[in-house]
Amino acid sequence: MKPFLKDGKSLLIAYDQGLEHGPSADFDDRNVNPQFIMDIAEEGNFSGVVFQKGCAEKYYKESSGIPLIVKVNGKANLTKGDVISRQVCSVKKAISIGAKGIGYTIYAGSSYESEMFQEFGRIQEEAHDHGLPAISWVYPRGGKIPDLGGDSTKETVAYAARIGLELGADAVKIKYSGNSEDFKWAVQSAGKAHVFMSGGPKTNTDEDFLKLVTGVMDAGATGVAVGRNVWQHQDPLNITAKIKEIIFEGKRIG
Ligand code: FBP
Repeated sequence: MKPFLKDGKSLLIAYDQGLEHGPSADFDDRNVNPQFIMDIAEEGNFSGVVFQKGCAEKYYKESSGIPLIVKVNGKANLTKGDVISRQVCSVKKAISIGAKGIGYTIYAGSSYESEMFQEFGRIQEEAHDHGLPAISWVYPRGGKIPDLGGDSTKETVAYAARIGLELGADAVKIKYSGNSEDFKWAVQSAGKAHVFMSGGPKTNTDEDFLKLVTGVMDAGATGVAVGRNVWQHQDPLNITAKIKEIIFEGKRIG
């Protein structure tokens, strides 16, 4: 995870929502343009930027010095039924675009989870063969997840973290479990895999989001991989600066 860490901490900006949610769900006139995100990544000096292959090829600027993570699987929000997210970009291609890390989403709980486990296993090995870290978005969905109280309980989030560790992820990107004490269990369960909180939908106020970031960092996480809470913000660089104070400078909110 070295290229993405500063003193062991990290702030990633994620922009694959155009595929995952569709443009009308998340975008406005500004952030529909991937260039807007690349500019925020550069001006905000993020620890890394996450794109799918298409946006990476057309908008990633290697001269920015911001390390790239290419998400190598993905799905649209247009099908019904159990979720599966398949590989859509080879590790070799991702590296040729400039990737310094490989991202892959696993939907644990889906009846297709074994296929994603297997595919991630192969991709993780390929990434490591090339000296790149493999970062897994582990999102529990479907199956027994409702019986466990949903995707954000202490137990479910810790299980997601552990799945990432067991399958070889160098970092896991997981949902927040709602409070810092519970999230500690997820961080412990992830072992030596770095833990990132997945940003989630835009909160009502800055303070609401900054409290989440505080809880995550207090629990011992590495950082946050944020999308909507930054690039939907009316002043993305302003909220970025506030998030960075918490992650890198130890400031606490709430
Ligand atoms: P956000 O910070 O906007 O939530 O982005 C994080 C992320 O993991 C994206 O990479 C991904 O597109 C999205 O969340 C998926 O969210 P969900 O599957 O919960 O709809």
